[in-house]
Amino acid sequence: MARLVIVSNRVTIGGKKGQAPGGLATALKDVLTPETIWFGWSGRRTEQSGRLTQHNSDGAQIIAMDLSEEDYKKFYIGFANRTLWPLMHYRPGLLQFDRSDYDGYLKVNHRFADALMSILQPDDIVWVHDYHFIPLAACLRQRNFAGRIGFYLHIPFAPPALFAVLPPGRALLSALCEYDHVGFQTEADLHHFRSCVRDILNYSINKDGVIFGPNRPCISSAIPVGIDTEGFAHMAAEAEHQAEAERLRESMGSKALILGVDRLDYSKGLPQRFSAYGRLLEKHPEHRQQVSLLQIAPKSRDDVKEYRDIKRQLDQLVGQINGQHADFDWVPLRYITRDMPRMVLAGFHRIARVGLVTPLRDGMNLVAKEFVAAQDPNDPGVLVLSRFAGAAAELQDALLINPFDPDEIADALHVALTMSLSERQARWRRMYETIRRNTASAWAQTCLQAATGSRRLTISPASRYHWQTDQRLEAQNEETTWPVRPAV
Ligand code: GDG
Repeated sequence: MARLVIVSNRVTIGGKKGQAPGGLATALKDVLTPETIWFGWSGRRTEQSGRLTQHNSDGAQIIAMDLSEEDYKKFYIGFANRTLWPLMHYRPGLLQFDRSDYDGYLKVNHRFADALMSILQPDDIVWVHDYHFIPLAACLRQRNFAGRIGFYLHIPFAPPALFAVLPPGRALLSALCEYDHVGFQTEADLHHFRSCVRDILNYSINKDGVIFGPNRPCISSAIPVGIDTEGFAHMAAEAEHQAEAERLRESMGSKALILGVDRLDYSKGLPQRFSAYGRLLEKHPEHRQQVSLLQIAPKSRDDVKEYRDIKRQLDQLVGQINGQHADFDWVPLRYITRDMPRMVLAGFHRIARVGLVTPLRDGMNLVAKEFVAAQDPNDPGVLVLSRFAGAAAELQDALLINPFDPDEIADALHVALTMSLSERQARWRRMYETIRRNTASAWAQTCLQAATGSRRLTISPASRYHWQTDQRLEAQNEETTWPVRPAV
């Protein structure tokens, strides 16, 4: 039977499934079975890259590779997080490009391909996640793996004018077309990707979104990632009565809780959010002493300078806002940079009156969905959500704001804090219905069907593709290799 082999940068070792903070672990936790192989970086930096270890987890068989310090710096810190991450989050000003980082990125992809080839069986389905592994399918094809390979991009895809800034953009785009399926969070991301493929590579795309590159057809579609909505709702209802939620509630007294939960990342709009909260207390003084903002922001990627910078900026801002507004019996802004157990977070969402989710740009943002899932149907809180989060396309009943405008956020907070129960219930009900339909497991199944279902593709006789007798779709006459250092 075909096995599912998931590849992502980080894997969860030695924990329960979905325990690590971060969207991917959370989204995948419901599709892992004991037969699934989950392949990724161990998180260990050692003398040399390449050592593989096997781990038991309650979700899947985990195989993890160590990376050398140099590979870690070039692949992870360098090209993945100082080039691709800022570019795809529309921040070219933060982008840094270095050819040797890019070489390191390709090298790690080839290393992963080598290791994968030693465990892959011909009919395995490989599902690759995120911007760390864009070239992986091409690397596997070079090594003659002919099975199905799907890809999912969890972060946004930049529009063509921005994408053009990326020096190896052309090579990465054509590498994406080596997948059988590439999935995106939103129609906008999909549109950007297809426009890049058309404008930069001149590949044709048919009306079903099939891209005709030189080697194989690649299906592209938008499949927004979901959560285990009912599971999270149950967890929140239970967690509400646990010690941490009780303590938080007690510390709040009759004040309303505004809650933010984000990895500490410059894409999440935290400085603007804190300023907006300060504006709320200035513009709407009736909320002074009546609200508290609790921001949970576990540190991430603190080997990247821009992440240390944003942490320093936030430490300062928190001091300023509390210094200006606090009273001897009131701390307006509570700020925690440790991560919290998922269950505790669920309980906090449940007792929050407002969920404040204001990324400057976000692929989806699972926190927005978790906030909605966690609410008490009889007395739901209000979601204030950035219109630049992928989740905004589905959660139209949130109060949608421009995260660059602290005044607009402040006004939305005021509306949220004063909204009638009947309006809160009506908005919540529609949002809950949406996220109840589009769960994490529905998302995973749709992605996997898209990656494997292309066997049933109807290719026109004029096309250069045909079905091989072994059902593998391949180019008729060309042997392909993907250049290790593509022409820029
Ligand atoms: C990427 C994309 C996309 C947060 N703090 C703690 C904690 N979390 C959990 C949240 C949520 C997850 O981490 C964060 O997910 P997001 O979607 O908000 O953001 P990214 O980490 O940037 O994820 C994003 C996602 O991938 C999935 O496709 O939505 O756009 O950037 O589940 O609850 N979990 C625990 N403790 C914490 O302190 N346990």
